[in-house]
Order: sequence, then structure tokens, then C-alpha cells
Amino acid sequence: MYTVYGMSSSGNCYKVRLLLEQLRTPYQWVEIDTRSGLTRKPDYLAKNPNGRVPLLELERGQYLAESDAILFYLAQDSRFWPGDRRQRAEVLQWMFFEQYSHEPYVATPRFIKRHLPADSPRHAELSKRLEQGRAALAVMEAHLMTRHYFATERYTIADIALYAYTHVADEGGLELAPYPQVRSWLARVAVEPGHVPLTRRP
Ligand SMILES: N[C@@H](CCC(=O)N[C@@H](CS)C(=O)NCC(=O)O)C(=O)O
Repeated sequence: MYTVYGMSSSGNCYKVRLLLEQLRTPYQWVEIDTRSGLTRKPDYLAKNPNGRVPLLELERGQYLAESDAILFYLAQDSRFWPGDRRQRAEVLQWMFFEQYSHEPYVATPRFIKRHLPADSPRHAELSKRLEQGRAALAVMEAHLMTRHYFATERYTIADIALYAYTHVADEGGLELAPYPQVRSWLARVAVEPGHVPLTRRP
């Protein structure tokens, strides 16, 4: 059985949990509060030298890090990963977009606002990050003008990757009201079979 090392409030960890639930794949969840410093201890760094969650234990002693790589691994031979070469590349296109243009500007503001003390110097980063976050949401909005999902016209791991932080973007200070297509897509994703909310603890 897989073991997931994750923090329940983290969108990156939620991606993995959501896919495992939708695949109906059994797994164990090891809750890790990254603020405890545990992920920077030698024991954990031996599992993931990058010191972050989520981390998937495939078999005893074999680990895979990076949420989108874990999605890719788990989704093989499932309905969440298309068979067509071009469509697979489109899924990856949106997953790379999520990591480079979305995560630092949609997810990180949420982390700063939710988890850092009010006097943290990192609050000074917020306005620049939120500006870039709005740019990322605008890219998503434009794409969804003519589509229901990000790739292949059906729900894939590209949607899971982007849903995780977009649906809680307001917690970082990004209002979704100006993005009606994004809101409709969020509603579609939330009724996909086997969907579980971020707040549900495993
Ligand atoms: N690109 C990575 C990001 C992972 C990441 O930043 N995880 C955060 C929680 S969401 C973490 O472990 N933070 C603790 C730290 O940086 O010490 C992914 O997609 O998995």
C-alpha cells in the first residue's frame, strides 16, 4: 500500500489525496506539520532531500516527491491520463504552467497569509505575487472560454493540479469574482466522481 507524507491543509498534498480517492486506491496518510521542522531533519531528508511534502512512498524505501510527478505516476493507465500523445503533452503543458506561473503566485500568498505571523517580512511580497496570481488566473479564464477542462476536453490530472490552489485562492487574497469561467470550471471539478474536499482529513 502507498504511504503519503503530507500536510492536510496543503494544496500540493491535497492533489495527491484527491487523485488517490478518485482512483479508489488504498493508501496510508502520515500527517506532517512542516512548521514543526520535521521535514528538515536528517531522517526525512534521507527520504526527500528537498525537505518538502507531499512525498509518496511507493514501496518500502522508495520515495517520489513533487506533487505533479506523483500525479503523473499514479494516473498512468487511468482515465485521468489520456492515451493520445498530443493530449498527454497538453496535460503536461498545464501542469508545468501550474508549477511555474500559478503555484508561486496563487499558492504562496495563501501560505503567507495563513501560516506566517503578521510581522513576517514575507508579507511585503504579497502585492507583487498577487499581481502575478491575477495574471495566471486571467490565462486560465481565457483558456476556459472555449473549453470545459484544461486538456483533452475531459477531467485529467491537469485539472487536479490547477484545482488544488485555485479553489482556495481567496484565502491568499485573490478574489475569483472577475473569473466566471474559472468559477464554472471549479464547480464542474467539485462534482467529479469521488471528489473529496480539501478540508476533509483522511
Ligand atoms: N513543487 C512542490 C512544492 C512542495 C512544497 O512547497 N511543499 C510545501 C507544503 S505545500 C512544504 O513542504 N513546505 C515546507 C518547507 O518548505 O519547508 C510540489 O508541487 O510538491
